[in-house]
Amino acid sequence: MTATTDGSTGAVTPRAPSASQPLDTTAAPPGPREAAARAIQRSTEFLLSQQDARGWWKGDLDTNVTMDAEDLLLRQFLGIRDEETTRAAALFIRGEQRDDGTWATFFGGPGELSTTIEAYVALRLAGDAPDDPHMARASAWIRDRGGIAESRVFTRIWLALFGWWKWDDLPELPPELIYFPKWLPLNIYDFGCWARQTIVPLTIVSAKRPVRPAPFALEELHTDARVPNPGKPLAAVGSWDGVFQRLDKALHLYRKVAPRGVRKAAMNSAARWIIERQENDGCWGGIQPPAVYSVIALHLLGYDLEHPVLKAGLESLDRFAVWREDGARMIEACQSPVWDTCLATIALADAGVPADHPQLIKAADWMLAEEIARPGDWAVRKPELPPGGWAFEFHNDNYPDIDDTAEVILALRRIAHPDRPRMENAISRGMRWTLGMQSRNGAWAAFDADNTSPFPNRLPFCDFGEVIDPPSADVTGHVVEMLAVEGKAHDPRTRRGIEWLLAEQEPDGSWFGRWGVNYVYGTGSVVPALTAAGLPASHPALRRAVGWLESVQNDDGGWGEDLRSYRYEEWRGHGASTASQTAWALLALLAAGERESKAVERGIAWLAETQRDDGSWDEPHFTGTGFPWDFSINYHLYRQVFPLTALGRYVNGEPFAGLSAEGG
Ligand code: R04
Repeated sequence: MTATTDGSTGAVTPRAPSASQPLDTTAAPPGPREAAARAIQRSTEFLLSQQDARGWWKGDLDTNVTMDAEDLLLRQFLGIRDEETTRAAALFIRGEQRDDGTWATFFGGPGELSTTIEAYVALRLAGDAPDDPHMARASAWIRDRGGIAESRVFTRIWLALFGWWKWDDLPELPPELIYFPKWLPLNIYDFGCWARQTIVPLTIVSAKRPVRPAPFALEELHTDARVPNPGKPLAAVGSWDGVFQRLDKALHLYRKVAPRGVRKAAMNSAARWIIERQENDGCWGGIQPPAVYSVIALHLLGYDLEHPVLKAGLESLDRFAVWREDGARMIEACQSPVWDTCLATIALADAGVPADHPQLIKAADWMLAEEIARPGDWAVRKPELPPGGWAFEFHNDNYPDIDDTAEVILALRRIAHPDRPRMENAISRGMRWTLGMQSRNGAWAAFDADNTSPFPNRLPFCDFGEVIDPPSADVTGHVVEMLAVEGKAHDPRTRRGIEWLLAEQEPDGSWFGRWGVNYVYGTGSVVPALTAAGLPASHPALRRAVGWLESVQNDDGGWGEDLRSYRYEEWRGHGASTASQTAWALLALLAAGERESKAVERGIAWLAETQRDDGSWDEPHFTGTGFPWDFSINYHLYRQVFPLTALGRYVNGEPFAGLSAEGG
C-alpha cells in the first residue's frame, strides 16, 4: 500500500517567504525554526511513503465496538456467522474492554451502557461464559446502570431481533413514512442523510418485528426480569416530549389497524428507495450502519442472500473490516480516502513539496476522477442545482459533502496539474455546487441545505446521535476559505457566510467544532478562513480567538481537548495535548499573525519533540467527531497531516498570503 518515494522527495525546499510575512531568521532564536524544518523533512517523507499506488491516502478510522458487535449480530441473524470471523471480532472486542468491565466510545472515555451491552452480547455469541471474570464485571456494571431497559433504541432493536427485548416496548417507525411528501414535517428528507438511510430500512424491520431464536438467555442484563413492562410515566400533554410520546402511542395503535395493502405497498416503496441508493460496490452511503440495516430489511422482504442486491451488500460489509497483525478484526464505520487525500495534499504543499511533484499529480488525478457528476439526495432541496462535488469515501455518489468539496478544491489549487482546463472545470463545478448548497441562514452544513427541522430530534426513536444536519462553523469556515482562495472573498454569498461566522463566535472567543473535537477544531477551521477572506489580524473577533487559544494552551506547549467538552463546560479547550489539536491551534494562531509569539514557538516545539523517528506522530486520543459525544472518530491520518500543515506554514508562511491585498 505504499508508493515509491522518488528521488526528488528528499529535496524538500521551503518556498520563498511571502512579502507580507517575511521570514526573519535573525530575530527569532534559531532553535524552533531548525527543529521545525527537520520535523517537516521527516514528516514529509513519512507522508509520501503512505500514499497508495493509485494516488490516494487512507488512514484507519477507529470508532467503537458497537460496529463489531452489530456486525456479529447481523451475521447471527442471517445465519451466516462463521468461526473465524467470530474469533477475530471477539479478539478485538475483548482487547477494547477496560479494567472496570466496560467499553467506552472513545479512548479514555467513561463506560457507556449501550456499547457495553452490545459488546457483552457479542462476546457471548463468541462463547465467553457469563461467569468468566471479564464478563461478570461487565454484566454487574450493566445491571448497576439499569440494564437493557436503560439502553438506546438501537441496542434494544438489536436485542428484539432475538427476543431479548419486546418489540412492543420500542418506538414505532411506520413504513408509511416513505409516503410523506417533502413539505410535510417528518418526511424522510427532514432527517440528516445518515439518519435517513438508517431509518428507511428500519421502518421495514419495525413493521415486520422479526424474532430469531436466541442462542442463549440474557437474564443477567435485565434488572426488570420480574416486571415485564415497567413503563415510564409520560411527559406533560403540553410539552413537546408529551406530544411525541402520545404520537408514538397512537402509532402503536395504528399498527394494529393499518390496512395490510397500504403497509405492504409502503414496505415495497421503501425497498425500492433503498435499492435505488445502493452504491456500485454494494454499500449504502459509504457508511456501515445503513448497509447493515438495509441488508436486514431486504432480507425480511424475501430477498435471499444470493440475490445480487444482498450478495453485493454483504460483500461490501466485508470491506469495512480491517484485519490486524494480531489476528483481530476491526470494523470501520466508514473509510476516508477523499478526505485523507485532500488533507495530505494540502499538508505536503504547505511543507514545500513542489506543486508538480509526481505524487501530487497522481493525487490530483485520483481526486479529479472521484468527482461526482450526478444528482443525489441533496437535489430534493436544490432541484435546479447542477452536480459537481466530492464525497468522503470511495463509493458514495448519492451523498457528496460540502466539507470534502471545499477541501478538495483547496487541495487541487495547490497542484500544478498539466491538464489545466480539466482542473479548472472541476474546480468551478465544485464551487458552483458549494455556493448552491448554502443554507438560508448564510452558512453551510455537511450534506444538505436547510436540513434544520426541529421535529426529528423530538421522536422517541431518535435518542442517539444527531438526526439533522444544520450548518456548522467548521464546515462554513472551510467553505469561506475555499471561496476566498478562489477569488470570491467579496461575493455577497461569502460575506453572508462570514457574517454568520462572526455571529456564531462563542463568548470566550472560540467556535464550536461539529465534525472535530471541539472548540479547538472549530477555531482552527474558522480563523484561517476569516484571514483568507481579508479580515485583518487586528480584528476583534480574531484577537478574542487568539486570546482564547493562548488561555487553553497546556503547560507542555501543546493543545488538547477532551471529548467531554461536548458535555461539560470545564473541559472546553482542555485535555491531554495531541498532535492534531496542537496543529489546529497553531493554524489559527499562524493565520492570525502570531508567528513570532511565545505560544506558537512552544506549540511548534511540542510538535517537534513528540515526533517519532520515522517522522510520524502517535495519537491514541480521538479528535474526530461523528456525532458530538455519542459517536467519536480516531482518524489515523490526522496526526500526520495537520502537524505537517502547521509546521509548513510556520516555516514557509501562509499558503495564500497577500491574497486579500490583491483584492481577493
Ligand atoms: C470530517 C468531515 C467530513 N464530513 C464528516 C464525515 C465523517 C465520516 O465518518 C463518519 C460519518 C458518518 N455519518 N454517519 C455515520 C458516520 C460515521 C462515520 C453514522 C454513524 C453511526 C450510525 C449511523 C451513521 F464514521 Br448508528 C455521516 C463532514
